[in-house]
Amino acid sequence: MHRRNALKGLGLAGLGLSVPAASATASHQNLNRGMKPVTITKVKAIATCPHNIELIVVKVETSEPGLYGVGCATFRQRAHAVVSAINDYLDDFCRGKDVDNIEDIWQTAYVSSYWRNGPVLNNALSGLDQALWDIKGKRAGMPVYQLLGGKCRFAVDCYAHGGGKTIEETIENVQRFMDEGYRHVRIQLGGYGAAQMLGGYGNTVDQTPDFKKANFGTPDDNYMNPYLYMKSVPKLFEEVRKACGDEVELLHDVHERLQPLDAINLVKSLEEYRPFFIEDPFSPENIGYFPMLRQQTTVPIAMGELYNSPHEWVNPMTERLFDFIRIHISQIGGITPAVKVARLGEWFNVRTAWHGPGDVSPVGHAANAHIDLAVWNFGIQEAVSFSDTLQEIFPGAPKMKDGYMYINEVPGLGVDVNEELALKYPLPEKNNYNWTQLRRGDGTPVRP
Ligand code: GCO
Ligand code: MG
Repeated sequence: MHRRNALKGLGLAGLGLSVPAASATASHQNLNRGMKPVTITKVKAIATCPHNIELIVVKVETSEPGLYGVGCATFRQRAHAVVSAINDYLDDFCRGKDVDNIEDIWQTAYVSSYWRNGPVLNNALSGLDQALWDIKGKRAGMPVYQLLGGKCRFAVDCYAHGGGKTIEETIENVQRFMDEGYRHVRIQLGGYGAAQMLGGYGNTVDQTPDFKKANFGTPDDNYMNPYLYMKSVPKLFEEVRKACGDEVELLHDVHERLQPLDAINLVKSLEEYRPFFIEDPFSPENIGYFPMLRQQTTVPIAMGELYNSPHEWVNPMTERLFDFIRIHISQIGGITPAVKVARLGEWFNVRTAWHGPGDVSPVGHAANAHIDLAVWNFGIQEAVSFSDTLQEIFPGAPKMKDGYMYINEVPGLGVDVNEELALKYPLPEKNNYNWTQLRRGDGTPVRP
């Protein structure tokens, strides 16, 4: 009777629609077991620095004994600031909130600082967000990828870092990774843009730059000679293709270190070697050059590792100005926004290629992989193999096999944190991680 009146009231009686049966509502309550909501009791940062790499994760404790979640908040260059953003702000903001309401907690935390979209607060928010997805998976009894729609592939195809100090060493590394089963290998000569440190082509010609002779800058400043770097990359591709064949997918990271037109000319010069993608041809400040790049060449482009704000990715993605979105997902606030980025990309054929080097925690790598498994427009995943130390600090870390990443198939994200062991690797007192200040010969600072 009650249900029919409700339908009449809605004018839906003749449409055969039905108000959810009391049993359906009841089953929802069963899911929550009709008990009072599980709430957040503490949000804390766990900072650890194994192998001298600062890693930050967030642990969210709840009102249900033994139920907690962990999430990645790793921004190694400003680790202490992220720890403070978590412990001094997010903890108080979150206490008492219902763990189920991830979107509401994300949206309200996102604007709670009013000014937003910066790397420090976004990383703190990411740690919270990923921990809440971990908790939701544990409560649902499912790995997080199931909550995102289930698997769209059996495992996560990855690329390895196959660089070297010389072309010969790079070829050896590419061959080694191919022998390990990788289908994709990134090739770099020397550090990012730093071929000239070895005199180009891996020679050990003395390249003491003028600014060092003039005693300008600081002792740990690096030198970049764009001409030598630009000449070294096509040579590197040519030799690796000759030695390793045409099938292996080769990637390269320009790392934003060239003037935009030099970057466009470099990308064009690589066409004949069929790169899988060329990464970060421009700095985020120079994304206005993408339309010119798109007119000049069809080499696939990856961009986004340095993005923090939707203002940086929405337009280039909807304009199809690059092919792979390379976001470091903790830099934009975690799984919740990253899934939205992935879904946006599907409509514009932009594929995912989340940032995943050594300075992402194993929890962050797992978060990458859960999204990778579930979205249709997955592109490729950057991956590292975790040392024994990292696997002890982060039990359940994803595993690599034949160039594929496999997550721990348990409810949640599948990675835990051994807090006692993590504390054995404290952050350096003064977080003097000054990301490779790079200068031209005259000392002009280069965006790294
Ligand atoms: C990559 C990145 C990294 C970054 C590093 C910064 O493509 O993996 O460029 O190597 O330089 O994560 O801390
Ligand atoms: Mg990069």
